[in-house]
Amino acid sequence: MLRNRVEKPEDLNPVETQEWLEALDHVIDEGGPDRARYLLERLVYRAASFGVPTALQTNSAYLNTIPVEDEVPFPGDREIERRLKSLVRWNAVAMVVRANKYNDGIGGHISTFASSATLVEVGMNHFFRGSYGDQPGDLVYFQGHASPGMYARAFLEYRLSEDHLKNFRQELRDKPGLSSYPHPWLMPDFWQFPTVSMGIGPINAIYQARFMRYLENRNILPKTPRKVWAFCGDGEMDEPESTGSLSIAAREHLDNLIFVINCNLQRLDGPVRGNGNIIQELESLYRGAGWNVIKLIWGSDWDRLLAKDKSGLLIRRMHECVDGEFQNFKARGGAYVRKEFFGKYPELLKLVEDMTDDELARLKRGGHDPVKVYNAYKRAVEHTGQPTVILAKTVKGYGMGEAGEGRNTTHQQKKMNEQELMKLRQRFEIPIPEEAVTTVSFYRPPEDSPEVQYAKQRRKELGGPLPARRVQPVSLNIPALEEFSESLAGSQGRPVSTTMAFVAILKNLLKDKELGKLIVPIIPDEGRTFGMESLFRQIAIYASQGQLYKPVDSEQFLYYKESRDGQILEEGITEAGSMGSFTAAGTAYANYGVPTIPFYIFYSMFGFQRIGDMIWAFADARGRGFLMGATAGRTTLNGKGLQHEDGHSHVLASTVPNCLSYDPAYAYEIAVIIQDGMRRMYQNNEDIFYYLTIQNENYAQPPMPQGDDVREGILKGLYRISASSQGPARIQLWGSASILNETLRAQTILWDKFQIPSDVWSVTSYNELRRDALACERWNRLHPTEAPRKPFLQQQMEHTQGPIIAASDYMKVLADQLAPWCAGRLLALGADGFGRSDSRNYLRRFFEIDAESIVCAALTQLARWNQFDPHRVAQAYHEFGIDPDKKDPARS
Ligand SMILES: Cc1ncc(C[n+]2csc(CCOP(=O)(O)OP(=O)(O)O)c2C)c(N)n1
Ligand SMILES: [Mg+2]
Repeated sequence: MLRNRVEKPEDLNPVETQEWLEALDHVIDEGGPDRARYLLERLVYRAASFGVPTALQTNSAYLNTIPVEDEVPFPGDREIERRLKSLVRWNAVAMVVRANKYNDGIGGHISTFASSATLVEVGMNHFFRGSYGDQPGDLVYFQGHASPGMYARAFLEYRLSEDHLKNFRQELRDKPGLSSYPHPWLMPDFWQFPTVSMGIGPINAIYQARFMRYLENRNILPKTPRKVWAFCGDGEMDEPESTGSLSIAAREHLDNLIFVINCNLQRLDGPVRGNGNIIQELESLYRGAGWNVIKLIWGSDWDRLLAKDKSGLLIRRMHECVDGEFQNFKARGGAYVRKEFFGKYPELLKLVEDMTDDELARLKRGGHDPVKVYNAYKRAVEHTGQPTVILAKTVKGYGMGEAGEGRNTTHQQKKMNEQELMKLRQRFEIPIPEEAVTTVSFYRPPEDSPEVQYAKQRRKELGGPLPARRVQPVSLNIPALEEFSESLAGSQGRPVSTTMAFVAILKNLLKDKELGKLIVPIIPDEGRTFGMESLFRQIAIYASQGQLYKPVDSEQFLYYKESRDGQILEEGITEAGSMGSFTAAGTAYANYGVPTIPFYIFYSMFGFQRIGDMIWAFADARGRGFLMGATAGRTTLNGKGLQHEDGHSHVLASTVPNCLSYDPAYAYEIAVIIQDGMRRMYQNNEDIFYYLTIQNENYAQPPMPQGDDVREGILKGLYRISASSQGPARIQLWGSASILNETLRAQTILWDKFQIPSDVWSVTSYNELRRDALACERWNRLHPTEAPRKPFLQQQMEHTQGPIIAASDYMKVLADQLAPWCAGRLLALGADGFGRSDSRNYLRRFFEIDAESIVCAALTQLARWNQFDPHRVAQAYHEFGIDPDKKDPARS
């Protein structure tokens, strides 16, 4: 039975079958493969028109896609490249083994790069462009845990020193260290793409290739033959992110995209598809999605056997075996291969009778054969109209022999004993003395040696070293705050949501002469929800093919306009894909030297919690831009209920070190934050990014209050918007976003009903206030003899009186994080628990953050301070209709 295929029905008329097959042979001989394919397609269509269910087969035979007769000769110096590769291999192994010898448990991976060395090295010597003249070159996503291989190559090119290698995974010591995996945050001159969280590399690579086209079609970037290469593991393909966006690559004809899937048939615990065949499965998947598939299964040694086998049994045997068996063939040696693989049929045994067991063991898989790899890459690079995936069959732990080749434990092997290292040294012909094996010495020939010269020369001809991250400082003219006058002036009483206020800011930025074209609005099919539909017409939706139809609303002014140079990335319903675009756009300053400014606007609930790991990778990649969490707030997005109402994204945002998060209440606050954000990111070159929540509740937007401290307060996280006019405030009320209105109402009630004066503060960022406080605290801790620094929060609050009641649409922990600097004054109210569908007033009462609940909380605090009668508070609950024994929203 053929794996991953539909089982063939019984042949009821073999003679007739034979006639058809011969006719096909004749067509192929006379008319060639294209003619044969044409006829086959016609037959399939015809059969379909009679209702015959004939899906076109998505699998081809378990053979190389490129027949040996179509191969071109290898253009490099094979011998010297082999030597170079051996040196890279040795140093990659030595790096891991050495690190673990002297630092038990520090980790690292040997077997992954061992399986992909040829795949990487052929690329390094012949394909991966460092630059195209003054343009940045190819963008290569390396498999994260194959990093020792990339370090070893950089070492041989004299880009890294021996000290670097000795300090693999030891970044915090005196000498320079190397990060475990590709982390631009930790090695900003070296790594471009954080790939080690599986699935994120593949999806980001797809959207990178798409964004490259976007920049070209919008004439922001000149067209070059530059490619995006993505190396992925076969196990990694099980991540939904890896395969979830394949169709967009085909739909967009991304022939600038090449995936190389390292099919070593194993993942961490064991085989990827022990009972099946991962290459065939992936072939179906990619072909079905519209990709060009190149299978690279067998090395050149097999060509001879395939040519010699007239029985067809060799191909049959190749098809019969499941991956678990293929793994055995590599782990158990030549005699086993003879008995279990060839031994199944006497004809096959005969086929290899002139070969020794050693020769059988050495029969190479395609991914280890430079000629085959070269040919696959060449085809991929030359292919037009489709993205290409190369399914390269390899052996996990290749070259490690009994120490790990094909073993289930190989992924985590970090140590090798002396004997195993000796074997490796011998196999790779490493000219170090035997004693040096004990200390796991690195080996690098002199700089003027043929190997090093060759490696350097190849990279020079290809335009420069890789991986490399080269960043030119950005210096955009960011408009001054005054230019956001519309937002600063307020809405003159007109009810306007912060989402509308943001869209107005965005529209104005799009009109800016310098910045306008660099703005990249990204929306996952919620443009209308956020009131952004007018942008469809203003700047059009990007569509690489233009608009091939007359839109149904073409008669209307604001019709759905798609255009080849459209600016909006309307992604459809894919938050992960949108984040891929945000990542490509937010790192374009580094990868293309083009400082695009992405604004990704999404349902805040489907942000950090859904695609948090991609946001983490964005942070690592030093991405810049604005994440806009719209329809935010657990009680402000009314009616939507449990799955939509976000009351925690700010808590999650606080976990990302270079993400500044804000929960603004007013249009002018948003203007201040965005203006300053652009200044910091695109003028000061700070590697930070922003998360702003915006809401859909309409209310009058006030003008920005006078005073220098307002801007500072907004940016640092808190400022007073309403000081008590009835004498010294006895209560401090903090509010954010829509809940600030409840807080202001509470201020009125407190005075009108209880004659208690209070101040109201807008807290724009609990997270920033805490970071500032922590930084001061740390400095004070480390400098006990010096005058202590005072956090901004304390500077603001120290001259005020009374309890602080904080209320927000977010979990209480957001405000509680400031408790250490509030001297016991803070009481946090917030929306802990699952959301409900109801209207805002019910929701706010339920979560105890409406004005009345805030008032009662304030009174309770005063009572606790013996400044108010607790019975009067109980009475207030009664008067407000709040049942003190109502269900706890946090637990219900
Ligand atoms: C999201 C995620 N889950 C788990 C891991 C841990 N992990 C690292 S490598 C690996 C196995 C990888 O197998 P494969 O993709 O086949 O790569 P190979 O090493 O075989 O080339 C796992 C599970 C990870 N890095 N990322
Ligand atoms: Mg694998």
